[in-house]
Amino acid sequence: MHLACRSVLAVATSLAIAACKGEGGADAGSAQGGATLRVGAALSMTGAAAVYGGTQKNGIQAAGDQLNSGNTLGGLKLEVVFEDDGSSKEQGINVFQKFINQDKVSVIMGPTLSTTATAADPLAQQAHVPVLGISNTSPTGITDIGDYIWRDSLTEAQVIPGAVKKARQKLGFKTAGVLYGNDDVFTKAGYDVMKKSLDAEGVKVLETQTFAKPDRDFNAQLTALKGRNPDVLVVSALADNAAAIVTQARQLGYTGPILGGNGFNSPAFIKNAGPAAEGVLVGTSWNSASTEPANVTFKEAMQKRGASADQFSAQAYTGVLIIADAVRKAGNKTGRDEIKAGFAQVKDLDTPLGKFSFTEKRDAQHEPSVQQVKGGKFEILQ
Ligand code: 1QQ
Repeated sequence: MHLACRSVLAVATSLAIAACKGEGGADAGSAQGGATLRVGAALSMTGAAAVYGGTQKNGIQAAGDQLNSGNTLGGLKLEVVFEDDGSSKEQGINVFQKFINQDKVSVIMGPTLSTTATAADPLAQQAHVPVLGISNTSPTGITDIGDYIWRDSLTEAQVIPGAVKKARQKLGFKTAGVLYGNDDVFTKAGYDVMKKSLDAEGVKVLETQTFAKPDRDFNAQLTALKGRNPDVLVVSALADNAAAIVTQARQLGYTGPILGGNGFNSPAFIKNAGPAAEGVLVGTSWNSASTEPANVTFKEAMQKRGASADQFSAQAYTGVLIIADAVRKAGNKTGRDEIKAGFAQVKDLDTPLGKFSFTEKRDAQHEPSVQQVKGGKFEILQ
C-alpha cells in the first residue's frame, strides 16, 4: 500500500486532494472531508508509444485542474491515479489489476495503444469497471470487448476513408505503395482500412511491405516500394517508426506525397523527422483550427501549462469532460455502474473535438479532419 500511495501522491499533485487514504470503494473515497471521484489513467510513458503518453497526461491534468477549480461536480473532487502501461500488454494488465482491485477506481482512462487495450480491457469488462479509451483507433477488438468499454477516439475506419478521398482529390494520385507494421493491433488495422479506402478510390496498390516495431532500418522495404514508382506512399506506423520511415524515404530520393495513419498525429513525429516531414498528410480527430469556445479554452489551458496542444491531449482532455458529464448525469454519483449509465446519456457535449456523442456501439461520433505538415507544424487542410 505504501508504494501505491506514494505513486498516487507523486502524480496527483495538481489534481487531487491528498490521496493516501483507506480503500475508498468504487463509490466513494473521502479524502480530507470531501468526496472523491477516483479515476485511473493507464498511459504509455515508456516503450514504443511513449511520445503519446506525456501529452495525454497533460491533457488530463489540464481538464482536471479546471474541473476541480470550477467545483462543478457537486463538491466531488477529481483524483487521477496515473500509471505507465509501458506500451505493452503485460504491463497494461498489471496496471488494470491495480486500478480495479487496489486503487478501486470508478473508471479507467486508456490504455494508450489498441494493442494494450485488447489485453487489458477484458479485465475491466469482467470486473464491471467502465473504461474510456482516449486514443484506441483499431475499428475492431476494442469496444467489441463489451458494454463497459467506451472510447472518445475516432477509429481509423471513421477517419482514413475521408483522408484518402481528400488527398486524392487534391493530389490526383492513381497508384500507391503501402508500408505497415504487422506486429501491432492498431498499425495492422490501420493498414486494412487504408487498403479498403485506396480500393474504393480506384487507387491501384503496386506494392505492399511490412515491418515490426523494433525495426530501425527501413531501406529494404522503401527501396522495393520506390522501385515500383508509386504516385503516393501510404504508411501505418507509430510515431517513432513513422519519423524514421519518412526520413529514410526522403534520403532514398522518394519525392512523392506521403499519407500516414493516426500514429503520425504527434508533434514528436514532426520534430523527429525534421524537414522530411514537410507535406505529409494525415487524417485527424482534432480540428486544431476550430474557433469553438471549448477548443479555445482547451488550447489556452495547454498554453498556460507550457504544453503544446495536439490531437492526443485534446482527446485526453475531452475524456475528463465526458467522465464529468457522465457523473453529473448520474446525479454526482461515482459508482462504476452509475458512470457507465451516465456515459450512455452523454449527448452533443461541447468538447475540443467538437460536439461529442457516443454511437450505439460506444464508439466516438464527431467530425474528423485532415491535416498536413507545413513549416514544421500541422495545418488543417480546408
Ligand atoms: C492505437 C493508436 C495509436 C497511434 C495511439 C497512440 O491509434 O493504438 O489505437
